[in-house]
Amino acid sequence: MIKTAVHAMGLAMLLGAATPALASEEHVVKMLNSGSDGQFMVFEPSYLKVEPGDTVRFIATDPAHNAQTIPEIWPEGAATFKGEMSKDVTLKVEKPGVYGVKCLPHYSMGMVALVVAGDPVNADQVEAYDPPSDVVRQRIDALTGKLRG
Ligand SMILES: [Cu+2]
Repeated sequence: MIKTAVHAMGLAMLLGAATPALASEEHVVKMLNSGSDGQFMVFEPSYLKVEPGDTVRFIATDPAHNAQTIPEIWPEGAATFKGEMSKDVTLKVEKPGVYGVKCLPHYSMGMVALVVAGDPVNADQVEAYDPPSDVVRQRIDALTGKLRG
């Protein structure tokens, strides 16, 4: 009797666990003046692996940042986005590929992030990308290492 009840509960938990996996996920990225690794002007995390259908919410934890498309690193045909200064903004990821995100006022200071959805079909755009400064190059190189790894 007890054994049957436990078995039924286990099955219910399994079925329950299967349902949320089908739903899209919301990922959260903080916009910060100072990251937990000591770097200034960062998205945290600055590298995300997501699935097409997921959303990425950029949170204005610190003011005077925004999040918007880096046009040179963006899957073909995917809708671009541009958040307002000091405001949260949500990127809806609909196609597979690599999405480059920048904070406009701190772009040249290296405030960039890469969101990789499923297959990085446009990885060649990351290779061809010409960064606006050495700091951006260093940070993109570090993020690209994760893309390859
Ligand atoms: Cu910023």
